[in-house]
Order: sequence, then C-alpha cells, then structure tokens
Amino acid sequence: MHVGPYTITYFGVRGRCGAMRIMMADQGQEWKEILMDFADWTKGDLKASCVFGQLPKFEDGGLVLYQSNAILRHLGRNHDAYGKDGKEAARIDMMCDGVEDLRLKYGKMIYQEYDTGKDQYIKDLPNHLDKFEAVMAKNKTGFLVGDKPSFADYSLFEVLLNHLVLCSSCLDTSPSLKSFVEKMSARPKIKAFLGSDAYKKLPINGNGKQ
Ligand code: GTB
Repeated sequence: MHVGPYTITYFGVRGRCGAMRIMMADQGQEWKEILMDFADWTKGDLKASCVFGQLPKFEDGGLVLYQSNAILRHLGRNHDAYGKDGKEAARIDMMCDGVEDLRLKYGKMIYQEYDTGKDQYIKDLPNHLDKFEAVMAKNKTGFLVGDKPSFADYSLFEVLLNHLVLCSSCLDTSPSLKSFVEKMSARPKIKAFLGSDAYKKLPINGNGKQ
C-alpha cells in the first residue's frame, strides 16, 4: 500500500515523466520532484546507481523503480487504474505497449531525424492513430478499456497532447480520440495541472524540438 508522497528524479522536461505526472495529478496525489541537470548527470554518480543507467527514478517509500511504464503500472495498482479483473488488466497492458511503440517512433523522429523526417512522420501518423481510434470507438466508454481511466489512458492522453503540438490537425479524422483528449483535458485535476507553471515551464523533449 502507498503511504508517503512519491518522488520523481528526472531532467527538466516532460519526456518520460509526462504521463505519470498527469496520472498522479488526476488521482489527487502529491509528489516531490528532484531535478537533475543533464551536465551534472553525465559526470555524476547517480547514473551508476540507476538499474539501467537512466532516469526517471521513482520512489514510493522504500520502493525504488526505474522504467516509466513500470512506474505507470505501479501507479495503476496503487490507485485502482489497472482494470476490474485480469482480463481488463491484460488489455490495458496491451494498450500501454501499443502507446510505447508510438512513443518510440515519436522519440526517434524528435531526437534523430526531426529536420529530415518530420513531414513523413506526420503523413504516416493516421496509420498509427487509426489503431487507437478503433479501440476507443469500440469500447464506447470514452476510455481504452473498462469505464474509467487506466494508466494506459494517461499514457495515450499524454502522447496525443504531444502530437497535437507537432501537428494541431492530427486528430481531425479520429473523432473518438479527439473527444477523449477533450474530456481528459477537462477533468478538473488534469485541467488544473495542465494550467500550472510546474507543467507549462517544462519543454516536451530534451532537445527543444516539439
Ligand atoms: N525505457 C526507459 C523509460 O521508459 O524510463 C527510457 C529512459 C530514458 O530514455 N531515459 C533518458 C536518460 O536517462 C532520458 S529521457 N538519458 C540519459 C542517459 O542515458 O545517460 C530523454 C531525455 C534526453 C535528454 C534530456 N535532456 O537533455 O534534458 C531529457 C530527456
């Protein structure tokens, strides 16, 4: 069971912590942020202490976690956002992995081929978003699985917000996803968090591209 405030150690970007922050805000959780300067990181000892040599690091009392999707799953278990039974949990895992595939494609474009690959990425985007649109339309509740947000919904929501910055019309042919983003954005705690300086001051990505 979760007792104390959560702690995130990460760089000053939304990046791999965007979804978990939105999820914690929506679940009414407080958390502490330890900001790591990238230059200090490359010469410091913290990297050597991290299981995979990477951030984010997430602490829940004495439990120390790495890997952003494992952290989302942990939050899902703690806050009843992992489905009502094993079958829903399995489908939530599947959707989270699908979001991860999109996140990796997006990250590759942003960090490795922004200038040469951005236009093609945007052209290909409907092929990727269609899959999420189909699942969302079929479930009919406004969420990917079940009738309340799971950690996969927070991850999808955050990745869609980033894609709307990349291409503001990218959801115009995906009515269920468009409505999902509108409804998630209007949830009072998410609305307050997205309007906060803590959120707005952070760039989406570490290289300033978006
Ligand atoms: N699979 C892991 C997860 O999901 O948590 C991936 C974690 C990861 O890629 N971490 C990156 C990292 O620790 C930061 S996210 N990189 C440092 C290293 O490997 O030594 C991407 C990122 C890049 C650069 C900045 N920046 O310059 O501020 C911020 C975030």
